[in-house]
Amino acid sequence: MKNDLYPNVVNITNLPFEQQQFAQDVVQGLTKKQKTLSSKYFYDATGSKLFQKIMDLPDYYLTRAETEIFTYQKEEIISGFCSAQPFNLVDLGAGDATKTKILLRSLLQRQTNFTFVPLDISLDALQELQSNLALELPQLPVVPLAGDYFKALAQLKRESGMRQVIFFLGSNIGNFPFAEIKIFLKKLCQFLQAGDQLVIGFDLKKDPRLIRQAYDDAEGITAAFNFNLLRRINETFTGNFELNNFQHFAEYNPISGEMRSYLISTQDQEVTLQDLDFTLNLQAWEAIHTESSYKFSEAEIQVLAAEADLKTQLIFTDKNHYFADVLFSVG
Ligand code: AVJ
Repeated sequence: MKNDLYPNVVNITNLPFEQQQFAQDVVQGLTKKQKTLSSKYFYDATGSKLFQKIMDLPDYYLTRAETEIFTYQKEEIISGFCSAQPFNLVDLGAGDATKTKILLRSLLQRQTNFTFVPLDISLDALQELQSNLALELPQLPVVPLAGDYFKALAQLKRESGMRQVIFFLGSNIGNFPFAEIKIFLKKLCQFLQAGDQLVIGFDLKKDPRLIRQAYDDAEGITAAFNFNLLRRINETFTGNFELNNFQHFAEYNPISGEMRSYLISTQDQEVTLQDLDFTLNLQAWEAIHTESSYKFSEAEIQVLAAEADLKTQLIFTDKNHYFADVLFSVG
């Protein structure tokens, strides 16, 4: 299925629609001089399950720190965005929504007039969340949206007078480089209007060894999470990535604040993705970059907010100062 004019562009029109973008991104990323795969493809059913395991790991401090913030400061957080006027509480990348549920329970107790809108790239994760919420919080109005952040947001309806409160937790924002965060926030603000609010979770700069350990945990779950991307590619495109010929490697740069994860080829090897007519040659110790997770200082958060015309209302941190949840308002 090669295209003669553009040898690197695979004819993907025969693939099911939802696989076309994936195919294009895989081929594009793997034909670059420095090979990359996007971390957004980690989250198939297996990947979402593995990420849930990561959130429970002793080494993955992020979830514990943010859960601490939500547990002990939920009333202050809620007071910052709650209104008598009805609102949508949109959870971008909701996953299993464990942290959000802490607030949802309090909001329901206060008889708040709001709708919960969990949004996730993983349909499996979203369906599981939906049935779990039906059992745990049956009174909660839920409108789930599946897909890429902006494709899903485009489906979001704004009834007149309805405010939007967007949650972007867990340092999901850290997957974007600084320059892209600015673009992302600007784009997000196109869905918003004056009076709407944002709660964004940022992983803060800290002891670099602690950060590195969170992405190379002792139990090897993060490694399995990284390898799952190759397994998913094999499964989706009839590929023959030999997982044993790769190594998980994770490095933190304390200056840029970038935590980078790689899959490193431990030998010269050839990999074929049959459905895509695509052959990949890897040299021994060549790296495929699979994820960046940026860490922030409070000063950097302020710069990002200013660039996106967001007003910082409240900053919540855990006792170790590992993590910050920041409430912004849209001007
Ligand atoms: C879900 C993107 C916030 O970057 O910390 C966890 C994903 N990667 N361990 C992160 C992840 C490796 C996580 N985010």
